[in-house]
Amino acid sequence: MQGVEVVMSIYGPYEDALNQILAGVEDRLREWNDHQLAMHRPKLYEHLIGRVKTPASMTEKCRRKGYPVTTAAALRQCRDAVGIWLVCNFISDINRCVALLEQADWCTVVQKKDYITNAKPNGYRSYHLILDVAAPYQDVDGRRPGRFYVEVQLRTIAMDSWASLEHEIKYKHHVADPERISKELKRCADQLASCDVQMQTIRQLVQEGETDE
Ligand code: 0O2
Repeated sequence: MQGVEVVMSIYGPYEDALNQILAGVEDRLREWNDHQLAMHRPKLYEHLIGRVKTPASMTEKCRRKGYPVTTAAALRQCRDAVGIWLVCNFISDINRCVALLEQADWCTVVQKKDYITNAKPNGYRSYHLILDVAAPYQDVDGRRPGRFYVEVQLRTIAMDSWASLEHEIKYKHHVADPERISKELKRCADQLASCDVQMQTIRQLVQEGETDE
């Protein structure tokens, strides 16, 4: 057809596969939470959000990182085409989720970044995992079942609020008086971290006082 330009997404033929992989991992995580509730245990996480990074955002990321703008770079050098945010009530729930993911037979944890123990200088706190997940599609290396990366970011509600607001305010945008803004954001992050520790203490006190009736 004249005048219509068909632009191939950076994910090439993998876009559907990525959406299927995301849905599969989300299902497994939801099952875990349902199982905990069925066992009358506290839920692992409060909510989860999953997304396949938009092709435009992935293209921008490849350029920003100096990678070639290719499907191979989008799926191999970048490892967050499929991303899941697990938002937990307490820090101890993050540790429960990490332990379960490390033991799961349907994925291998290939990278861990603990920005909770070692917060970024700007105050960012979160626990990042890269999972290697097998899926019934041919991957960019020609293997079938293929191997695909999934990034999981685990945080408390407080950490998540801060990250969302900071992302909105600053992460990718130009701001006036960046030093002042950074200082205020850092102060806010530290106050929220202190609240997370207090909430954890309260939970422990409640659990210690609980009796089986
Ligand atoms: P987006 O658009 O949110 O997905 P990598 O992704 O591993 O190649 P890096 O910097 O080595 O890049 O990894 P890191 O530090 O683990 O960060 C990866 C992701 O964590 C980012 O993805 C953000 O989602 C989040 N993140 C990291 N640092 C910050 C921060 O200071 N503030 C906020 N709000 N989020 C952060 P993207 O692709 O950069 O961005």
